[in-house]
Amino acid sequence: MVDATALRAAFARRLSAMYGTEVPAYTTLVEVSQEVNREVLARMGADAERLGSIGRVTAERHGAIRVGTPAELAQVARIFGAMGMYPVGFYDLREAASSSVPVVSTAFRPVEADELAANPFRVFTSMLVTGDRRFFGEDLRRRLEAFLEARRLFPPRLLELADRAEAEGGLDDAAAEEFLTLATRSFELSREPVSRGWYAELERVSAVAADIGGVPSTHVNHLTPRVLDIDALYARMSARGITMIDAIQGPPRWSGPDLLLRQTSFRALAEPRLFREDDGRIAEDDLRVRFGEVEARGIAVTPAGRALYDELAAALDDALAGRRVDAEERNAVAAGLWEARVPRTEAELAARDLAYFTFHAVQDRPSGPPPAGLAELLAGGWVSARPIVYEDFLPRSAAGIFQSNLTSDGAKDVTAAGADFGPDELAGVLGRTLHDPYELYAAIRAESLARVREELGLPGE
Ligand code: OOG
Ligand code: NI
Repeated sequence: MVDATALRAAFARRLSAMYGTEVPAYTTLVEVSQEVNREVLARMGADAERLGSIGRVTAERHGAIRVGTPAELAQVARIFGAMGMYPVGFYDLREAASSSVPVVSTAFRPVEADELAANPFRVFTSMLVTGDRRFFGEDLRRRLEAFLEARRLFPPRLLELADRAEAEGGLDDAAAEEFLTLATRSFELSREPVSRGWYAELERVSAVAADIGGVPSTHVNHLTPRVLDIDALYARMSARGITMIDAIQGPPRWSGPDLLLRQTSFRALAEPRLFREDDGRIAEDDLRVRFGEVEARGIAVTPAGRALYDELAAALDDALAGRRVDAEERNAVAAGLWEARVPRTEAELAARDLAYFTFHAVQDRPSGPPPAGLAELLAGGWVSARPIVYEDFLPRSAAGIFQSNLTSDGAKDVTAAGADFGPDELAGVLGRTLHDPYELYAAIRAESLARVREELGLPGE
């Protein structure tokens, strides 16, 4: 029996091998990431593994896919459900991006601590909101929905195997092989011709809409390895002749612990595609729809920590308003704000409840009865704290990733009515629980605290 964990790990490896053949610069990115990770491990020893074992980090990837309809998204949920990946978080890129990005998103990922440790593979998944009038007028909406309804992204056999895997907790070897082959193939770049006129019409509204609804299939948009020192990686990729976007998104480089998520990317090269011209001729041309991305993950923050992060991001915007600065200056201003406001030690982040930690009874602990309070247990050397890594995404960075990858801004009619589409609507489409990331981190913390209390013979809280 190949269980959900093994299916997920195998799928991540296959997708990585496939993407490497499709986008060679991805292979360079993975190589450089691993080179940097080895150096950080040699330099920092055990501290390098504070946010995940080197085994986890080396295998770690996130992918991004985009689909067109609620029905397609519900199918994606079944395929990932087979691999122990469940929808977590709601991101509304329609609001976060200044360009025309008519999608809402979630991330499919494992939700339990041991599953995350075994393989944290996650896929940022976006769905077009065709009913949003700011992007699609009535006529275009009708034709777009008809186009999407007529296509089939996933073969019925794949969905059947997915359902079986989820119901039975895995698949036998032969069925697992078939499932993985069909799943990987579903996310390859299609060689089917793209209709030139249709693609161009959608592209005038939104390059993302064209990427999703202008073609009869879906594909991996990027696959992102994790690196332990993203500043070192950035410099090294540039030295290898790969032009990165001009900045690292997310928190700045500063003197305290890594928090949340820092990401950077480069635009993939144009890829040859077949086009069907208006007169029926087939011609080769190229499309630039995919790119490379890399990320450094830090500690997950609590709602209070997130409010502080958002406040500092807004303060940075204010400080830079009307100024043209390069990435170095920008980092310097952001780091200044952070140094003044964010605690520089894990202990203080925990004490002020700004970030999530798990707690563990210390082996060589003092003798005698332990104190009751967590602060006293930590201070007295009874209990130690370990940071919980951030497993999710940042809407602002995601908007930046979408934007840096667009060939045009598109056209968004800000005077037209948007479509109300929030987390409840998304959960309805998925037909499953849409997990709240904060609740998941809090549950992992609470579980560790319950274990500590039991080990120390303390009454539960
Ligand atoms: C997804 C962009 C968001 C990230 O890492 O924030 C994302 C996309 O381009 O489809 O992947
Ligand atoms: Ni990404």
